[in-house]
Amino acid sequence: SKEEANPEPLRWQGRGTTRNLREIVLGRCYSYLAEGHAELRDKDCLKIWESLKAAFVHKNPCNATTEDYRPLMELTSHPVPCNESLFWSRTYDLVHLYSKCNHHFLTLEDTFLGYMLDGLSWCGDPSAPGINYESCPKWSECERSSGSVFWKMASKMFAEAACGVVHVMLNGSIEAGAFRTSSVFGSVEIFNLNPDKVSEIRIWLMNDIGGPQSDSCSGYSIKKLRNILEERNFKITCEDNYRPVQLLQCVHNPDHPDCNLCI
Ligand code: C8R
Repeated sequence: SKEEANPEPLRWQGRGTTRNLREIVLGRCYSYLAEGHAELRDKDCLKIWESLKAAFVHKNPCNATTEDYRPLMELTSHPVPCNESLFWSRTYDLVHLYSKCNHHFLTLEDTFLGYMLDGLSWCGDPSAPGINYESCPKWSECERSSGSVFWKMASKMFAEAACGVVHVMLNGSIEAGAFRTSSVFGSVEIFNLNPDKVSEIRIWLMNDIGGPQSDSCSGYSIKKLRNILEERNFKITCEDNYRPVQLLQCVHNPDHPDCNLCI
């Protein structure tokens, strides 16, 4: 009988490069521009794709550097209006549901760069063809994986650009606490907000409807966040279950008592 070649074992634990990455990035790039963002008139999608490709193809996926991604960041940057920046941690679905309904708020995924790369995976391979479609390193597998270097750098720039009143949506149903110093929000964004530009930070602490209330505005983790931000001279406020956002959660839980509109 013919001996079958064993498939090569998966090298990394994370999911591999998204198939058709080039077409997806180009497609998203053109559709974002087609929405008519005037400040993006001179952006060049092919050039943007080439700069993403140059950042990782043929490279070791655990040795990414901010220098690799600098050209991509420069080609895609655009201003975010004051009072509109919306940060988040562990509230991915809810925060994007909200920013889609309320156009006065922008998450990183609503900016040009975040929109193009949200939900995609990519990493290089020093041997041909230079892209690993089978597996990519998880954030925990190495310090400088392509994904973590990219999102931390994009998050840093997004935070640096924020001005006026900024908002952050946190998850009070996380057992480890709504504010975690190991998150991108807790380790990158709060330290890159500029106290001379940002007048106030408003926390929206959302609990799952009917879910555990593991944390609240008066809880320990928010106290820690408050200390860090006050130390940096920011004004900070916190609201539990901000009603306009809770109403979106209620779309999926219309019969729950917390969703009773007659109270
Ligand atoms: N931000 C970080 N990570 C992001 C991201 C983003 O905008 N967009 C995506 N898709 N990701 P989490 P956090 C991916 O614990 O660590 C910015 C990354 O793989 O829920 O505090 C954004 O501006 C990342 O590991 O949140 C936001 O304010 C997870 O999704 C914070 O940083 C997010 O992990 C959120 O990062």
